[in-house]
Amino acid sequence: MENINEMYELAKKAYAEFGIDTDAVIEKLKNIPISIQCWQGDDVKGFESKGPLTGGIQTTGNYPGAARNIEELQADFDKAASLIPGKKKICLHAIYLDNKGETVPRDQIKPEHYDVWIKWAKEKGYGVNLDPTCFSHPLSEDGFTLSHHDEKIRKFWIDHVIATRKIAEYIGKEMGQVCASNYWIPDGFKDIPVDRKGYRERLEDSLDQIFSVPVDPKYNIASLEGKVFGIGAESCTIGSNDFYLGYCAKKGQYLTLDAGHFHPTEVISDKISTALQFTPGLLLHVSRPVRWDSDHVVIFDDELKAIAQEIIRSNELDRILIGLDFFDASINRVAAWTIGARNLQKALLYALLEPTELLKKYEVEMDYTSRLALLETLKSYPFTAVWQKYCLECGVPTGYSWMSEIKEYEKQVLSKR
Ligand code: RNT
Ligand code: ZN
Repeated sequence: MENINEMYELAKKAYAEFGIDTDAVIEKLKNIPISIQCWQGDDVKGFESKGPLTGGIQTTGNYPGAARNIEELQADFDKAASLIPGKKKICLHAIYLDNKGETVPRDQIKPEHYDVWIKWAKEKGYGVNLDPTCFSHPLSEDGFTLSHHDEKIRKFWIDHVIATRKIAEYIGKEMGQVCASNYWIPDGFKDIPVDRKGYRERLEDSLDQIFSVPVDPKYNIASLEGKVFGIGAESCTIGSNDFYLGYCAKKGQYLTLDAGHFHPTEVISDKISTALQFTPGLLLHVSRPVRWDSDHVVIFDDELKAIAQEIIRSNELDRILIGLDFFDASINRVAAWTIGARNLQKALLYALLEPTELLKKYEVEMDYTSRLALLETLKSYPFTAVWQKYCLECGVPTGYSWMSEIKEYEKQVLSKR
């Protein structure tokens, strides 16, 4: 610990040369909430039914110890949260309801089905987000929900999203803070369709119906997530990024950008500034696509740093909801959460330690040499010393020791499931 403080003092001086106050950076980072996806803990199964995961997304691997019920998922999340610095929210999907052993149709979910989460989150000091679940259901089996040509099926999904919207507002009120809801639907065609227009018009109409139900934006914000393709929907995705960017810009809704939802050479770090310019705000699904939307655990790579830099440089933190979206079933799931969330925090710290104004000055002076030289120099600045100090202040392990806690938890808890 003494070493950490000594190293921190040296780092503080180094960054001060560029006018950066590392103490202030640490305080700022402590207050940036990160939404952590509950579904990493159980491979997106949820507690509604034993049906398969559908909608063109997939988990692979069968590492032992997946959570089988709400108590186990909460305990696993608590373990990960104890190893992750900063302010945390849990992101739930509607299928993580507490149905008390009864089957609850998705269009009839109620606030009481989520009270168990609210109570726990209040006790532990987490925030809560809630997403509607428009997949893994018999009525999404033929690949369409909010854009379905069958009016009865489409109505069912509209009612499900509206029910979730009201519950999310209730959660927000209970928690005294906004409960964000990400709307993602899998709708799309395996093979080339002839009526793209009709499906997209119906999707617009469904969203209009959903948003005509008022909620207090202090307690619920919805955000719309587009995608390039899903498994089984390779030829056309109804809710493409173009569709939602247009919808959100025109109708004043938040847009979700998922790092895995674009063509392989497109990056969301380049899309953040555009989306911020034309929408009220953004929700980010920070993920790691490997050749496709594979939802690998987020690592400390260039794109993660670039995403964090765009968030911080934008100076629009109050319009950006930051969330993680990955699910890897081939490794210890508590470790997966911990690795991904720590990396996101690390990237935000890295971005906060940048002398952005100086770099901008070089840029307008067209002194691109200095811009490149400084950006490269910063890569070997003592940012790990600031990271360790931040972890210390947040009461979480500073280095690799967190992994022995995971091993112990695996031995005592996960391996016995
Ligand atoms: C799917 C989307 C979506 C889901 C979660 C479970 O491609 O990324 O966000 O991963 O809602
Ligand atoms: Zn996503």
